[in-house]
Amino acid sequence: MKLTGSIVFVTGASAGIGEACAFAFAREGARLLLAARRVERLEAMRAKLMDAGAQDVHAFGLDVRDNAAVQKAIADLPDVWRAIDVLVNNAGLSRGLDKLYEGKPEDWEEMIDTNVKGLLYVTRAVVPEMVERGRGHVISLGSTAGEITYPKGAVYCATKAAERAINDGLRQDVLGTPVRVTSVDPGMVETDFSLVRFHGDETRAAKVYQGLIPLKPEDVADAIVWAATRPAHVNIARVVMTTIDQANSLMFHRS
Ligand code: 8X3
Repeated sequence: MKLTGSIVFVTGASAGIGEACAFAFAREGARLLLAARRVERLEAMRAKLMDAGAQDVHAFGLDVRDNAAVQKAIADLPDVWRAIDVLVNNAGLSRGLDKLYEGKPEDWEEMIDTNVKGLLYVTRAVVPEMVERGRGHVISLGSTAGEITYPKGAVYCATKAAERAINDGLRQDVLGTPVRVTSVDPGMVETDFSLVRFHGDETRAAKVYQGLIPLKPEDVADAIVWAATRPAHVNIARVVMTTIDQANSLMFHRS
């Protein structure tokens, strides 16, 4: 499927995989609907996205944890931006790497509110019109963490296991419509992920990627665009991808 002129909505688009998706879909000539809490970063990306090939960019500030704000942002979209063709449910984060019985409830809440409830809120706001129009593709970011739980990561892993169930459930619930539902599940990707997880501790974050070549955000964006550009009758249910130096959530090769 060609994406030229299609409306692609990316959440968490200001950095990491979301930002890479914005550029990858720009190169496909899409019209980009971009949301993030840091709207000023989206505005700063606009000119580069247009240079990369985006037909248009509409950016707005959004915290996916706020259901009322999500529903209002989608309901208030200008008419020319309403017909969302591809939703990339990317907004998500990890907070803390602690034994479950020592974890911080505020970290749990931030992850569950963003990765699970935020995913549900945005999906709930966008999919009804896709079903009505008979066109659309929901691509959500899962993780190898949703397949195999790793030590000290139970809550983050639980949010990604939830994403996996939501992705599968949504695919069942839109069966009989042309709406497609995909999960792209990367392992370790070098983004601000670890810096956010460790509340800004750069030394601890750098250690996560030591001695191996992690995936780049662009590698993941590439898989997302690939899923979105299959023929209309092809639904990619799930893409699991890691760097060559990672076998699964638990096994790494470090030199
Ligand atoms: C990111 C993968 O293994 O760093 O979702 O948690 S991992």
